[in-house]
Amino acid sequence: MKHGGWFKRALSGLVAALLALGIAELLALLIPGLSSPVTVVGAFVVDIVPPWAKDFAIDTFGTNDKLALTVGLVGVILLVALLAGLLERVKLPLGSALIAIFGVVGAVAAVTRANASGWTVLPSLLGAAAGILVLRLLIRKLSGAKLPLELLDRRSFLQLAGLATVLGLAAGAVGRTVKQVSSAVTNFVLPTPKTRESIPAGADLKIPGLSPFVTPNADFYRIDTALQVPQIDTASWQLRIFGMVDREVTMSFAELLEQPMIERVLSLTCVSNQVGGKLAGNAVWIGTPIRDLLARAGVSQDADMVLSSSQDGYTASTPLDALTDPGRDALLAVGMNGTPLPPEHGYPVRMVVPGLYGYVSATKWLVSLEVTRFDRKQAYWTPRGYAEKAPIKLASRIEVPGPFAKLDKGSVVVAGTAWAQHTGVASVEVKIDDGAWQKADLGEVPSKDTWRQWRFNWQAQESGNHYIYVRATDAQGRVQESTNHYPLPDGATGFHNIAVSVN
Ligand SMILES: Nc1nc2c(c(=O)[nH]1)N[C@H]1C(S)=C(S)[C@@H](COP(=O)(O)O)O[C@H]1N2
Ligand SMILES: [Mo]
Repeated sequence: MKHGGWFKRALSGLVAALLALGIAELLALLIPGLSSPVTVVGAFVVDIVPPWAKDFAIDTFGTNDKLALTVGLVGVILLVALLAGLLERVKLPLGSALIAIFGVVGAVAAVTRANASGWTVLPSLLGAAAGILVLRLLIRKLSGAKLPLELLDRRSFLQLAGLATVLGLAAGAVGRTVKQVSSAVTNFVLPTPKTRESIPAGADLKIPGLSPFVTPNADFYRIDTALQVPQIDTASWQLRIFGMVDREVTMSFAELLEQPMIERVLSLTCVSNQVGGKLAGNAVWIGTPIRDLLARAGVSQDADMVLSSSQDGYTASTPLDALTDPGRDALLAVGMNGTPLPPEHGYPVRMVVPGLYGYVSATKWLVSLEVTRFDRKQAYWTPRGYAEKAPIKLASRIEVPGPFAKLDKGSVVVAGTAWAQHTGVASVEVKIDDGAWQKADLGEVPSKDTWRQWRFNWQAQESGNHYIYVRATDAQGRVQESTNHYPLPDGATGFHNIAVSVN
């Protein structure tokens, strides 16, 4: 079997790919930011997928969407690796060519990332070179040709393949673990806010199964385009306010902490949230009002938008008046529920703007604010099909009982959450099957900027299957939109309902 069986050829391809990826992960350690090929290609894919595909991924995989993407990419790489092994010939290195193409794809994806330096191409290119070398050696071995080094020549095919596998795994493991450890961000002492906001005792109805009024950081939904959480050192962090301003403002983190800080309880919602979905949360933020910083820069009369940028290149366009309005506390937040922002939620500084969906307002890992105009600049999601302006839509959801719950006849507690940030929720109504809408009891709220809990006592009399519906009315008397619509382009509408059965 002069050229080796197909099994050993395919194995050669796999081993070569493994070593290539391992070496690349190890090299990525030396280069700040994103540079592992799987991560940069993933980030590139995230940027080019159409918005419906992103919504599909969020619906299907939830907060595991990034894991799913990585698993998918590794799957593709392994398939191509098998193919590379099968195609490689001593005289016709088709498999090597395939690995080289993958290396170039990785390098190209790397340079498209925000803040990419020339060095970011190295992990992909050198990783691919190492992979090609191993593939060549293994295929030569299989074809009975002599290997260049006596040391290698004495080994069997399986010994060589085993050695490359061990090297690849070790390099990859070291690369990944060290990168993760170094990304465990250092902390700072949270500034003391000059005003606190107290949460009324009746805000949390304390119903088992209902989301708590304040969402713990660990349970707060996370949505962003970042495959690897940006690592920001507060010592070198700077905020730049520029564009249509009288004077540019540049601020260090230490200077930011010296600004007057306030505490606000504010609920965030993602535009991708489906009717009844979980992409909303409520936290106690500490931050400085953005209006004060903009006033210091002096914004031009002609400006109507602020384009905020993240360290990883993400941008959001927020109407200027939402940020300068003295009645709306748009914050540059540094604290979340009593701790510095967790890395996934924007450490060290993010925006939080009452009443606007996260994608147009809540930029995490914030580094700059450009005062500009909607007709001059576009934010990340605008060319991808989402609306330029996106106030949060009035919504309500049933959390208790769970869908398809099996209930006993008698009194059933129905409870959930409703929100209309910066307008306020005035009432919530529940309907059973084709019955009449009936008023639910409402939890208290600290302000119109948070979600509101509600509960309803249902006397379940008839056994069988039942539907429970919910709708809310906001503080301006507007009833929730009943037509079902998916999130694109500016937020889902429709009444949440669940099916339950009564014994
Ligand atoms: N840098 C950055 N900030 C971002 C995003 C992003 O992709 N990158 N996504 C936005 C979206 S779509 C939402 S809904 C909120 C979510 O904030 P959270 O992850 O802290 O819940 O962050 C916003 N800020
Ligand atoms: Mo979002």
